[in-house]
Amino acid sequence: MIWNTNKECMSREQMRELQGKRLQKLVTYVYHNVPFYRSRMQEMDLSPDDIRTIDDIVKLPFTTKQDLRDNYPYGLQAAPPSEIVRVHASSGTTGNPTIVGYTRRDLSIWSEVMSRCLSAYGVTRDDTFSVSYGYGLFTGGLGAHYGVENLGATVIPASTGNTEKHVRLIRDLHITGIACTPSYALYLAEVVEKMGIKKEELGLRIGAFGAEPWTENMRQEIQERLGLKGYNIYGLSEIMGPGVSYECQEQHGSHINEDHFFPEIIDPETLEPLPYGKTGELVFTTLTKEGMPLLRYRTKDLTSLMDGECPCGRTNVRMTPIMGRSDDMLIIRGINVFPSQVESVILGMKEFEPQYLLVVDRVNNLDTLQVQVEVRKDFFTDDMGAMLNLKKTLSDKLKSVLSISADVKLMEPNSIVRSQGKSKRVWDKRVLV
Ligand code: ADP
Ligand code: K
Ligand code: ZN
Repeated sequence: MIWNTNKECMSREQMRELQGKRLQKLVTYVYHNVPFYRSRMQEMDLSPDDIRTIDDIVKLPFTTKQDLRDNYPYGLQAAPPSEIVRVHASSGTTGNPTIVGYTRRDLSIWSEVMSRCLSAYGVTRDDTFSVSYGYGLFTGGLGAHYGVENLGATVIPASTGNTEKHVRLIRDLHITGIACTPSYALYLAEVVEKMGIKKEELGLRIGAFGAEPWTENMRQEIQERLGLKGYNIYGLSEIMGPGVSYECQEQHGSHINEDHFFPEIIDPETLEPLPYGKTGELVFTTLTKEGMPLLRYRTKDLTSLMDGECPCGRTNVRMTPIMGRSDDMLIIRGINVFPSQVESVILGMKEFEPQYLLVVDRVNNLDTLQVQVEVRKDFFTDDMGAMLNLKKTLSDKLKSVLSISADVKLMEPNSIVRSQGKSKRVWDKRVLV
């Protein structure tokens, strides 16, 4: 079902016209209410009148995470404190958290875009949805929560932790959908299996998975083990939270709610805009935000925008799955390596659990990569020959995908620490050298 055909199925011309109007208003708004943007624009000799259509967006200054840190906590806030009704913070995956204040209108737009996502997954008022993102400063929990309520489905605010109780709730309350990180979904699957409960007894139908990069192989794995269909949801607290983009039934790219969040892809080195189909850094301008509106915010997330129509009927532009963050990218002996590449290889082999850790170090001035990976119970044996063969098979596959060799370390079942939120899959020790 399409939640808002008015906004999700506009012609491209109508959309661009709407975006242009909203951008004009936004620029005037930040010029008058955010000294940071006013002085940036003055330095560039730019006045709000110079912005007339959405194409003029390239004239505007970028905003970086560092700008948010330099103006911590409320420096980029446009609305007065009396209008702010809620505050969230980013998870701080890559440094100090950034603080985001929302007005009542911001929150209602957030619920609206979340409802669009959930509808695209097939959630209806008859569903019971468990929100198992962390509740609190993190946007995942409350963001998904109000989206489910706004749609009219029943929300179970399970959060993370206490997973056995959660599994019983899923079964007893006939919970049909779950929103969580892919890491938590895997962990949940393990707990379900350990409790001896069959996935059919659970009756889960839909998963809204996001907050961290995940691969197609990971999707297959989770779907198989939990017996549901897993859909991507993407977002970030600086822009809103979850609900910035979402997969439809086609599961071929995620539609961006671009009437609210205008996307661009840039080359992270030259900062030049890149055309559809080219991978680069995703940049967002919040077209309608009141609390903390941002101009051309550099997300550091690497993806591309997809051209062409989607068979689902939505016309909102789609983005491909996030490859990783530009600062997740490891440069090992001069070669770019993404953890997601390793994940794809590991999950493509039936002998391994989807649990791994990349350890990067520098020995005698040479970068080293160790890939620790957990062997599945059924394949873990005392037979040295078999284990050596398995190790060699994985090493060869990694080498062909990464173009560098990695030292594979086979780990016993259940030896890698499980994550309930965003997982940490890289340990780069070189910073200490
Ligand atoms: P932090 O940047 O501190 O982790 P957030 O909690 O706001 O702060 O998380 C937003 C980030 O999470 C995004 O910029 C992106 O890197 C990642 N993320 C969110 N959803 C997805 C997704 N569906 N796929 C890949 N990465 C995602
Ligand atoms: K207030
Ligand atoms: Zn679609």
